[in-house]
Amino acid sequence: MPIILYSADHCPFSHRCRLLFCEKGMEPELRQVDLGRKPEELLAHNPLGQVPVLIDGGLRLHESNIINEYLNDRFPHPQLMPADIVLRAKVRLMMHQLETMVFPHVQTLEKKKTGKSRRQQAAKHIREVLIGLSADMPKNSKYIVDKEFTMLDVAIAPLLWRLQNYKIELPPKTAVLRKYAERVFSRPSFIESLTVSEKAMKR
Ligand SMILES: N[C@@H](CCC(=O)N[C@@H](CS)C(=O)NCC(=O)O)C(=O)O
Repeated sequence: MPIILYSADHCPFSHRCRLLFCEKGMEPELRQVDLGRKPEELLAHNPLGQVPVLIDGGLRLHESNIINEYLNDRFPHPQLMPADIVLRAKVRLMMHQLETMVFPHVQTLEKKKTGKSRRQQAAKHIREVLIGLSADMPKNSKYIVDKEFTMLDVAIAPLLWRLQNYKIELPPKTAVLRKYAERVFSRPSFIESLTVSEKAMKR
């Protein structure tokens, strides 16, 4: 039975799951959803009416990080959680912090109806958190907490790809973060994960 992923072509949360599948070298059956005209089946699978949604046999899951955690357990190679328990804890903590401090603002920016001033506030908030993240990143680390690519990198990469689209410009002092982002964007899995509209987001 194929694994089905309901996804929207510009959605950063769906992008996380598409990226996870590419990292695993797998292709789900992709059901692209037009969020302006949600199909009834989406609401049946997720009462919140949000994408992404994963269907695997009798299992229906929503919430991108929960979907990705399930997929990483179900298809453990390559493993995207560090073997070291301290690094694992760091990955989980930072994912939680991003989810509570940054991604609600990303959702604000993704809503078509958000007005200009709320949009600017959300963008400012995201920018400040990213400046702080860059300052905390070790200068020689390949990815955020590890030399290996992890679930944390999967969770943040779709946001970094959208900065230009969200009109967020990072200052020169974030060189560490910007170099890291370019490293992630050059991964074959990342390039493969992009939809046509995502490709057009960044020049
Ligand atoms: N926390 C959720 C957020 C998902 C989300 O906000 N998806 C947006 C698209 S980017 C959506 O489905 N919006 C439609 C709606 O809320 O009605 C996740 O991580 O999956």
